[in-house]
Amino acid sequence: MAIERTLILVKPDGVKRGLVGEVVARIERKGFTLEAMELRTLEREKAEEHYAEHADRPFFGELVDFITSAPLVAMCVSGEGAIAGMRTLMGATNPLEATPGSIRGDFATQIGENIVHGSDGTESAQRELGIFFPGRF
Ligand code: DAT
Ligand code: MG
Repeated sequence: MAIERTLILVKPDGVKRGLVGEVVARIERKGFTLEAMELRTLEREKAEEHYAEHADRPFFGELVDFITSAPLVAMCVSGEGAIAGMRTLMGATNPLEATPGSIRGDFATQIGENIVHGSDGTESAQRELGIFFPGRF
């Protein structure tokens, strides 16, 4: 397994609920490395680019409204197998199906407010890191 970089977001619900430290602690405790971290409110244009794969889904408008509604924390996280490893730490997209012990399994009930984002593959990680940290990774 290679060293990988992935884009992790603590979404606006996670920031509002004071879960940034909890998420960062889990990432660090696992042994992954924080390479960059920024608190920011995402511009609508960037949110639409980030979620472009979902542009035709019925929930796209709500998804973009939500992710731009308040500050989020964007991180570049690296480590051995970090892309899949972070997806495991996060848990399933639907928090009611996420394993207890995972971030979504422990802290969320609604699919639309599931605390965290993590890239789902090497190509999406590269693409998404380019949106949040242009020219850096
Ligand atoms: P993930 O965030 O686990 O990669 P995804 O890429 O399929 O999941 O979807 C992106 C986000 O869109 C997800 O975190 C929450 C929202 N979402 C997905 N499916 C949804 C649905 N059926 N209804 C409402 N929101 C949904
Ligand atoms: Mg996804």
